[in-house]
Amino acid sequence: MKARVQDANFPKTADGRVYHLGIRAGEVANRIITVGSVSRAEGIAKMLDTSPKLFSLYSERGFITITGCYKTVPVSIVCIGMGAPNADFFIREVRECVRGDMLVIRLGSCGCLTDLPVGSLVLPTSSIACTRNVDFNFASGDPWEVPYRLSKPVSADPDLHKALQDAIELTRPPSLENLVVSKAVNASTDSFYSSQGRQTSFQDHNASLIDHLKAAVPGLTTLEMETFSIFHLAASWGGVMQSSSGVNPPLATSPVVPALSGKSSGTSAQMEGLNVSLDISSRPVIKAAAAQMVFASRSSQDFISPEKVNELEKWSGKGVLEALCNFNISPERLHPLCGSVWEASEPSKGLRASL
Ligand code: R1P
Repeated sequence: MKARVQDANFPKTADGRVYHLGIRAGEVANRIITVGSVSRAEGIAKMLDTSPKLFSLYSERGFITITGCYKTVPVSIVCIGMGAPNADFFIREVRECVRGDMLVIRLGSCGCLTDLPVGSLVLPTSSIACTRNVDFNFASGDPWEVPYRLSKPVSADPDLHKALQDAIELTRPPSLENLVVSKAVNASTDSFYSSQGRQTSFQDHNASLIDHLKAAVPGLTTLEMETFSIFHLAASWGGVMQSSSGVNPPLATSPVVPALSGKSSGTSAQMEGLNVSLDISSRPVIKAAAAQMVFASRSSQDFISPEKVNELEKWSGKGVLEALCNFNISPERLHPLCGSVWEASEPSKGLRASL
């Protein structure tokens, strides 16, 4: 981004472009599929309608936003690269650019801890975080600390998860019936290596980590790196807190409004933001779910072939698009059409009447 950035609290350019994704309001839709790799994003973009013309923005920080329509419904594909910090940039900066509800489905790859073969698809109902404990002395061992920490679980949005399950049921090849698992727990880690139990030249004290994880987390099936952050931010935004059972309690009666500092400019900036509302009944929601493609089997050590990746990304990508675009958002909770990059598809030109 070469333009001058303003406001150190939430950096943006004068014309409203967020600092890392580079987008501004009207360039990202309420329905979003997020992926880790560029080729996956570009492959899914090929499934979008030919009109309106796709909007694509490759940011200087490596994020890609592609916005168009799928069966006339506005949708964005956001490629975020890898890891929880990138997932955090993604959710927060998109939230700043889109008015109304956000539906987010992550389509990512994962390692599988059960005997599911590579090429399977897992739709996790919840996710935990497994993180390296930096207070543990990795160089010499440490009798006082544990090397890895596990969080409480946070759930996928149950309605979006169900919509995803139903859509995938229709797009998966019939022969793969047994290879789609929709009741599973995921663990998102802060390292592909150490906190996923891989053995490297570092002293990671993780030889028994996978056994420990399996024993500690019933239903644990997949390991990857972003789902927990996405589920957690989505749940936190709506005021839904994590519970010790992994089942989210109903919406809190008061909104989660950040503590405001005494500085009046901070207060007004927050109140003028696109999405901060003091009234919980009108506050937009963020609903998140995930589809995880098994690229690596941690039991057989098998790794997926490029041909199988192509095939899997096609049918699962289509399933995610179908789930997003058939999921109802009431018109007053959608980003305004006017001035958006999907404006070309007005109702008269075929935009779905339900929108
Ligand atoms: C590691 O190889 C990366 O692959 C998985 C992990 O979560 C991590 O981002 O997801 P993606 O294929 O979506 O990047």
